Amino acid sequence: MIQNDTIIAMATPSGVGAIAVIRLSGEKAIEIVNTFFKSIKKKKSLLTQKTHTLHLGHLINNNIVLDEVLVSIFKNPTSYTGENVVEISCHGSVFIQQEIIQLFLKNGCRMADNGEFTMRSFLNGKMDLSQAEAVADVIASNSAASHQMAIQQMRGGITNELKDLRIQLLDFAALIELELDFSGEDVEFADRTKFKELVAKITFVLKRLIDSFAFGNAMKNGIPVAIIGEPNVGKSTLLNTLLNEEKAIVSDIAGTTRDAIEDDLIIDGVAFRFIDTAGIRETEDIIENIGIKKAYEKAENAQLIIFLIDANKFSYASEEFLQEIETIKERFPNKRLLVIANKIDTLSCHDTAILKSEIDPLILVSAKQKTGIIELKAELTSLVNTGALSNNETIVTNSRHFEALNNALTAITSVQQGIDLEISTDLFSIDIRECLRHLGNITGEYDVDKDILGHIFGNFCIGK
Ligand SMILES: Nc1nc2c(ncn2[C@@H]2O[C@H](COP(=O)(O)OP(=O)(O)OP(=O)(O)O)[C@@H](O)[C@H]2O)c(=O)[nH]1
Ligand SMILES: [Mg+2]
Repeated sequence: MIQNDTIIAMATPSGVGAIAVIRLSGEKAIEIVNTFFKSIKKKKSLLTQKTHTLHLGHLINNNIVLDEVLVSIFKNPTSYTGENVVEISCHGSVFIQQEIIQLFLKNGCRMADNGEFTMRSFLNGKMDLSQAEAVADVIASNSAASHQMAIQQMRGGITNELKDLRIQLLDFAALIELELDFSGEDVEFADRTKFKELVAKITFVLKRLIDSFAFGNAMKNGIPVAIIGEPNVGKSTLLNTLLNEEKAIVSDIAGTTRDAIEDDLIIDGVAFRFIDTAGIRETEDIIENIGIKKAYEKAENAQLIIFLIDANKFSYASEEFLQEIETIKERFPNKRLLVIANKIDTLSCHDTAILKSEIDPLILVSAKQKTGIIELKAELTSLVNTGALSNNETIVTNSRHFEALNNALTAITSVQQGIDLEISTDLFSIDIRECLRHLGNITGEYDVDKDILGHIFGNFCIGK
């Protein structure tokens, strides 16, 4: 990609709005806009204006006024991209937006590619690669939690965690390479005790970041919560009540839901993805059986399982009721399971009291009457460990970073083994370099492949 040309794109969404912002970046950005800009008060040239200033005026082409606009100027290097940047706030009609863009395209600009502004920012050293990637996450974030993680990342979260360690490892790598030059003379420039400490520290940090990924990814995409249980216990009713929408069909016919039905809901700033499933029972029906198989799969892949039972069953088949809970606990021993008794409106006060004393913890709701739902929501948010978020810890949400961290861990583990087994230095120096390469890949300090850059920034919207 040529970098010294001037790019242009809408910075605001396409369509009609009160105002729209058009952004230009490149060496000639100010010059190109200046050709068509006439300030309202005194005649001034944009070329002589200071950086970070605003100018009101008209855009005029062949004596025709296109629009009254407000022009912001940011000069190289103190702009978002590190180049000369002009932002034109114009009136938000699609016609005006197009006229202005066409004018500049004919006069020295070219249309920006997806994410090209941010890519230039990265290439000009304004931010590292992981920060640039976080920009897309900030724009895409749809809950307080995902937003907070993205902002943390954009401000350099993962880079800050890894930067010092990487530099220290780089220093050791240099010393060890030096030892190799003196291999015949049995010298040790690199202090082995300190080196071991560093390797242990890197391993610790990498493991923590890797562990954060499952949580981070769930927070970013919504924590999957599967609602499972026998037919007719009220799973679909519960989904509808939670979403406050008639999303799933409800009926008193057992086996109403066949397919899994999903939707997102943000509770207290945390995004959840609720999955209503087919009621689990023995059946000859082929389609229903496919649905039941799917229900188990969804539960298997979910972060949380809501096991819903009909509270009424407790009054006539309490043994079976208790047995069901045990069975499901045994089936999903490693899952967070929330046992919920529904239709509590049908149970007598006496039976409700016994039920409460028999099973603990147990949440009592009536999906139909919408009771106990606040308690259920509170329980859901408390089950999600948001401690890491409030402590401002770095949480990895990007799968490219996750992969690089895993590769770095594999390499540093080999280094550790190399030290323990006292193998020759030249062998583990390869692993050190490998680890450095993977760490550098996250921040883009190593030459990141052009294809990878294209892939990362290709996922951005145009104008960012
Ligand atoms: N009294 C009472 N009835 C309820 C409650 N929740 C659901 N129902 C009724 O129970 C019946 C079954 O509800 P659904 O939500 O379709 O049950 P389901 O678990 O999705 O059933 P399947 O899709 O067949 O597995 C319907 O007639 C609902 O109106 C509740 O809290 N109280
Ligand atoms: Mg259903």
